[in-house]
Amino acid sequence: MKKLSIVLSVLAIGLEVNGQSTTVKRDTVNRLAEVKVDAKIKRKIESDLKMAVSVDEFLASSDNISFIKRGAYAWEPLLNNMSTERSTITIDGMHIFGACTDKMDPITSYVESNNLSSIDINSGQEGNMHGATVAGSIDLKRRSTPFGLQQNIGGTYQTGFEFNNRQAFNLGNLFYSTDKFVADGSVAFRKAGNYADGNNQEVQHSQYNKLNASLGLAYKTSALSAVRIDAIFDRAKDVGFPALPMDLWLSRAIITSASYKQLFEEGLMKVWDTKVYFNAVEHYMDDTTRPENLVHMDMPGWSTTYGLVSKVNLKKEHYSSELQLNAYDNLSIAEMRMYPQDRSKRTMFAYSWPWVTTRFASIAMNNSWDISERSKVNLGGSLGVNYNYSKYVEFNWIFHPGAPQKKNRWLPGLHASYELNLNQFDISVGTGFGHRAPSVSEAYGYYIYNSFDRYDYIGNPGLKNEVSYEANGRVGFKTEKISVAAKVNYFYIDNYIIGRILSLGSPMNYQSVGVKGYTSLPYATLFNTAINLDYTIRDNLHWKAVFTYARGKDDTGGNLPFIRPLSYQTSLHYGYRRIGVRTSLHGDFTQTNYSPEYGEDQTASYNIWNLSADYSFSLGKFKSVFQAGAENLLNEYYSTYADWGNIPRMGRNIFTSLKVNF
Ligand SMILES: [Cu+2]
Repeated sequence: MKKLSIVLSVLAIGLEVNGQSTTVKRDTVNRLAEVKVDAKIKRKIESDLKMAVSVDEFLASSDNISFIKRGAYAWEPLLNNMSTERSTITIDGMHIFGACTDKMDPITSYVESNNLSSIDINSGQEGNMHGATVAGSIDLKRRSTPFGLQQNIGGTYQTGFEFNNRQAFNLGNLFYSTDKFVADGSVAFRKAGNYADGNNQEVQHSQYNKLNASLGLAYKTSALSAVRIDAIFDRAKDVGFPALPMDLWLSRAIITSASYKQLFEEGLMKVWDTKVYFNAVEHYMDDTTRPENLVHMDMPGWSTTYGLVSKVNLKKEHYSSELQLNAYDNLSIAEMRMYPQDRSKRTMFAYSWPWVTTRFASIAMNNSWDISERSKVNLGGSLGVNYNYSKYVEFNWIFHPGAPQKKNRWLPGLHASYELNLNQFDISVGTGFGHRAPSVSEAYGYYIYNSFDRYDYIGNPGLKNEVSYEANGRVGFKTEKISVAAKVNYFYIDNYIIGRILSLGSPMNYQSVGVKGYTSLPYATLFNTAINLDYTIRDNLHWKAVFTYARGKDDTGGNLPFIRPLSYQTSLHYGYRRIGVRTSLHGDFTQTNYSPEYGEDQTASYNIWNLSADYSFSLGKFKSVFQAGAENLLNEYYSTYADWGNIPRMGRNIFTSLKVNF
């Protein structure tokens, strides 16, 4: 909602300028340019410590995101302490689904920091614009250069080296902008070896190798309209997952879209933006690099998605609204082939995702009224329809005989909030309600091995929708120097989906200890809170701190897994002329509310100290910044509550990077 109001106020400014101007054409150019600028007002893709960060490192600086980490690459983002099945993760509103049954490839692993302009995170039902959700939405916004920039050609080059895992990266961006035509391109390479933990022990199988490239072309079809085509190609090769019994040999994604955008000068409707898209992901795992595996299993996966997203922004006086239509078709396939040391002697074949089609369509609306100078009401809703079809349903029938091959579900969602501004205080309260459908694994998965609790997981096509009831609130206080904000949310989730031990069935994998089936708990509850502090001590001295706490319980009062204990992040930034010095401290307290039932043990507290310094200078006429620093300066040996199998995190890491703008 905030974003929409920025877009619309920018539009309004544009319209006012138009009234005083004589050349309409030039002005439209400005306006189109300004509409795009809203992305740039937001935080840059960098953390309080590092200017060259990965997408994961950037997300980690957000107070409602935590991660399950299975190694150094492709962390699984948890929003409001809920797993990725409960949130919608999109790229510019496009749905993409990973092709790995073991969650090696969250959507965030298919982009790079240099093809993103910002990341929009919406908590709970406020995130239902892009589709049905419980936890909220994460939308990765791609970079797009405005039309008619004064500088026609430009770009950025970033390079760097991180010493702990000998990671080298090169990220390049180039844009070309005229009044009629825009081109954006980016290329990124990253290559890293194994990292070492705080005891200077090498963590085997933690290397990775990534290539990402993107291209966007936009053409202005009239003074107020433009077409754009975009493509992202991503390839990860030889990626180790130290916490899993296998690694990734190759993963490739192609993500494409074509869009049309029309602006309107008069009337209720301000912007209409429509996009069709296609993306395909392929994923090949490899366990032959692990000598401990006597029997090998190839588990390739494929995911293909076609979709449409169409959005309209309306505004009249004190009312503004956003209306969005989503539709997609996804096919998810995963195979399991088992063989002894000799690959030609295959002993078993199964589909762990038996060609599951998901078709989804939703219509969503967000309305907001300024009921006075100081207060505002937001009201939104969405209605989705979700259809599943399992082609090789015989795999699902083994545990759920006679389960229907097709299943339709209705997924409604509603939310309301009230915002009030009282001088230096701003207060908001909200509530929401929403359904989500089970994921492909939860409904149709067949013998998906979970190395965390060492069970094979079986999907249940008959699972009920998960239904979430939510309440949230925020109080903020702001002066010129200090800002303080406290946020809370509470979720009561009916039919909470989780794996429970099945008495029937024997484990397939010789490492697994049994079989679990996805079932619905009668309910579960989840509470999240965060406090943010911001203090400008002097013009060049800035302090920030975030504290978070969460609590998740099942229907018997037992703990839910992967709930972050009390945690904090704090940073200090000092700037003097061309030099900037940053230091940060972050950590978790002891995990007291862990869940042995779901494979968790108690994780000890840890505190990590980081330090960096940067220097800005001119390289000829190019503005440049050089940065050097160290993460985990004291080389602490630790693992977090959400490190899969308690794998230790990286020890001391010295990093350097150089950024040149041209
Ligand atoms: Cu995988």
